[in-house]
Amino acid sequence: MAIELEGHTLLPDIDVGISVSPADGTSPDELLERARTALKGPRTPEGMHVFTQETEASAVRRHWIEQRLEPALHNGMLIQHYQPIMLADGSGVLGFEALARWQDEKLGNVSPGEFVPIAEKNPRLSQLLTDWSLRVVCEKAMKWPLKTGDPPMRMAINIPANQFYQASFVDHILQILKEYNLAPERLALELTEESLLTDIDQAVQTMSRLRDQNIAIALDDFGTGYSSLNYLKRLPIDALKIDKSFIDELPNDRKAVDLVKGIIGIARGLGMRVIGEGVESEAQHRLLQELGCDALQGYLFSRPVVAEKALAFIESWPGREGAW
Ligand code: G
Ligand code: MN
Repeated sequence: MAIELEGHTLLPDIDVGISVSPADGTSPDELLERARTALKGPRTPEGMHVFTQETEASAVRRHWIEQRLEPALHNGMLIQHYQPIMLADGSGVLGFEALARWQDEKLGNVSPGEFVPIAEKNPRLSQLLTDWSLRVVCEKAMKWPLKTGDPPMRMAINIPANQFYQASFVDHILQILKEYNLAPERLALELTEESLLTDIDQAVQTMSRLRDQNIAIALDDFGTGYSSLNYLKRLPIDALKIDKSFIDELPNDRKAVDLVKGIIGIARGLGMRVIGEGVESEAQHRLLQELGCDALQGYLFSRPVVAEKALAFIESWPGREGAW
C-alpha cells in the first residue's frame, strides 16, 4: 500500500512473524520471542514467517556462529584456504581466491557460505574477518616462492559492503600492504553488487582510488544482485565473476547459455575480464572457453585448499601472465 508523505511516495514492506499457542509457547513472552525468531527464517511472498522447529534450530546455530566467530579468529580456528583461478585455456594460474574454513568444536565444520553472511551483518565481525583474511594472505600467501620469471599472481579477497564503505578503507588496505612490503599488483578485491548500490558515487570514487594504486577489482556473484547496467558502465571494474548459479545450468540449458553469452558480451564491451565461477564439469569448461571467458574457477580444477596444497598446485602448472 502506497503512503504519501511530504511529496514522497513510500511503499512500506511488512513482515509478520507468527507463532501459535500452545504448540510454540503458552506465555505472551514465549510466543513473542518465537514470533521474532520466525522473522529470521523463510518468508512467504506475502511477508509471513511461520515459526517451526527448523527455524528455531537454525536461529540457534546462527546465534552460536555469531558468538563463537571472534574467539575462533583469535584462537586460530580459522584456516585460510585458496582456490586457483585458472586461465580459461588451462595454460596457467591467474591467481587465487582466499576462502576461510572454520572447524569448530561445538558447531563442527562451518563453511564460509554459512558464516560469512552472518559475519557481514555485524560490523565488528565483518572488520575482524576481513582484517584477518588480508593479514593472513599478506603474511603467508603473498610470500609463496614463485619460480623466477613467473609473473606475480594476484590473491583475491572478499570484501563486505560495510568494510568497503568505511572512510578509511583505501588507506587501510594500502597501510597493510606497506606493512608487509607488498606491491598492490599482488592484490585483487572481490565486491558484490550490493556493495555498489549503497552509494554509487562513493563506490566509483573508492574504486578509482584502488585502481589508481593498481589493486584489481572484481565484481563477485555477478547476476544475482540488482546492479543496473547503467551503474556498471560507471564503475572501474577489472573483472566480472559470473555467479555459479548460471554456470550450474550449462551446457544444456539454452537460456542459461544465452544469458552467459550476454554477460560475457557486456563485460567485453565495457573492457572487463570475465571469470566463470563454480565450474564443475569438463563440458562447462569447454563451453565457457568457447564463449570467451578469460578465466575459470571451480571444483573441476581444484577445491579451495590449504597453502601447501595450493603451492603444489602452482608447481604443477606453468605460470603465465593474465591481466585482470
Ligand atoms: O561468493 P563467492 O564466489 O566468494 O563464493 C565462493 C564459494 O563457492 C566458496 O565457498 C567455495 O568453496 C565455493 N565454490 C567454489 N567453487 C565451487 C564449485 O565448483 N562448486 C561448488 N559447489 N562450490 C564452489
Ligand atoms: Mn568471491
